[in-house]
Amino acid sequence: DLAGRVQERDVVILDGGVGTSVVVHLHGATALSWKCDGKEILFLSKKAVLDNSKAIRGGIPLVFPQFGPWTCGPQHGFARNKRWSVESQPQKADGTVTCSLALSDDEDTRKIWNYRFKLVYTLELTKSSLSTRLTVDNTGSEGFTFTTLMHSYFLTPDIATTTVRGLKGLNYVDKVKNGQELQEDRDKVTIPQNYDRVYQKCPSTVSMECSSHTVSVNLSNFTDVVVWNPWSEKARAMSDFGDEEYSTMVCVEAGRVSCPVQIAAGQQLAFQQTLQVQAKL
Ligand code: TA6
Repeated sequence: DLAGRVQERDVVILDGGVGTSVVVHLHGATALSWKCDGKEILFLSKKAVLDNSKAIRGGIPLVFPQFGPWTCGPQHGFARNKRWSVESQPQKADGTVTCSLALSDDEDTRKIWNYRFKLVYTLELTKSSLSTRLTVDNTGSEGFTFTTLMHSYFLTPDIATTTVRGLKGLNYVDKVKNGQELQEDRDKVTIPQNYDRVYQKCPSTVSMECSSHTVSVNLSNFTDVVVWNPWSEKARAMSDFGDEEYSTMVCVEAGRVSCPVQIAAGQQLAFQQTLQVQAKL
């Protein structure tokens, strides 16, 4: 529960009624909570810092313009660490609540990455789904390249009974094994230890299945899916992550990270994930 952890001026709430809602923090346009029929779907660390001072540990941080370590600036780029503005307040229409946030280049971003851009992040909430779409607008006079990813942290009652499906046959880069490229041969991927894998050329849908529900991740213009769990040793090394919290989360992250995306001056590109919940009866 977020009560007492966030200031009203820092969040936007999408209220879908009947136990369905999303809370988005303007810091990084980070969705902190998505309740579907009263059930929390996203993981947010109890130690997440929510005072605008650092990237938020949990929810759906936005990675732009760089996934991973970056010579120009912070790991995973600056988007998740900037204050976004409300482009359009939450609006209800035939069972959907929609809201959009925006981030444009400023003198700070231009100092480390000298390109002009406007990002618009749109969230659409229905009774059983949450769509998150990022449009990237190259508002400058020269092309640039970027990588981008939605770093979704999903809550699970127990990592030991959690699987990720839809990855069979895909090549993946295993960042725990010095970036070795391997092939997944399991229909149901279990996560028994520190996983940090970039699955490539993903099909349109992968899913996270746990004892209580399934979340399907439908990809549009995303080609990679990162599966990450820090496990115990790395969990202990993170100040904003509880030592045992690795057992109640898994990241299944929709991205374009294996090869940089090119965008010409004046061009606009859109990337979207649609998350769909199915309760287990
Ligand atoms: O998405 C997986 C990953 O790239 C891991 O390598 C790990 O670094 C994780 O992101 C979290 O990164 P952060 O900078 O948020 O601590």
